Amino acid sequence: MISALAILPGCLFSGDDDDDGLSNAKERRIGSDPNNPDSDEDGMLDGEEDDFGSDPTLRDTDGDGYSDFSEFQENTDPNDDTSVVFESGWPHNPFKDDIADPGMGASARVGDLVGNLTTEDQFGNPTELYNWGGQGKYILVDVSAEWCGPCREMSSWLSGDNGTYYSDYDGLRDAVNNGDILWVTVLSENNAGNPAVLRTLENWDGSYPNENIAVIRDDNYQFLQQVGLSAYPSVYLLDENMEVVERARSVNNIKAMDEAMDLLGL
Ligand SMILES: [Ca+2]
Ligand SMILES: [Ca+2]
Ligand SMILES: [Ca+2]
Ligand SMILES: [Ca+2]
Repeated sequence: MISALAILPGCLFSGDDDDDGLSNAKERRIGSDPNNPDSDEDGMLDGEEDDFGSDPTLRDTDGDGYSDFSEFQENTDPNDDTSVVFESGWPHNPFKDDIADPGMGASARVGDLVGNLTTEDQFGNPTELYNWGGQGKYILVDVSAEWCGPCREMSSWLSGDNGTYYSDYDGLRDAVNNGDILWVTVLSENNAGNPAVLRTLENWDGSYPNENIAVIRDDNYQFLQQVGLSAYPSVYLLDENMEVVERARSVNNIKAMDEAMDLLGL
């Protein structure tokens, strides 16, 4: 049977089959899926994107590395690639509130979630560890102290020094520099054995620069106490859901680096 509506001329409301706030007609016109409320799966409904001004068919409309949903949350411009969530380029996870944060007081062993360490980076900008989650990548976290020689050696290696103990892991360093895995340095103490301050982070980044590696502060030993440090440096491997995949052991403080090599097929 032919619907009576089908023979009527003019601009009829075409309906919104997926209830995303964008009509079927407009979805067909702009190329989004009238049967998928979030056509590009960036976390924003097609209609919300239309209101915001981002493209419902692209996760990252301006290609600046931050998804439209991240730009929406952080009030940056989804159509301007110079308007970014973090000038540093650090990742942003728009789904971090969905992680069941156990808090910093809970202990985090293999299979447990780490807490969302909320602190600052080497540029003095506020940051949260959970922003490194949700990127589809594993995350290596080293907990270091400014006074610790082996910590300096590790970060020196990460910044490009080839004459170190860590040369067997050069493939892992390449993966960090290629963006195949994320790396965060958590500085716990300064040279005097006191809690790290911003100046400690600045000095560390100045000595061992790597534009892919954030240096963040471990306020009041929160991260250190949570993971149960065995020695400086201690390395932890997290998955994108912020679950501990491997942790430093008293017999091997960099076991997590071996696990990361295995998981990346290196
Ligand atoms: Ca629709
Ligand atoms: Ca979307
Ligand atoms: Ca989009
Ligand atoms: Ca932007």
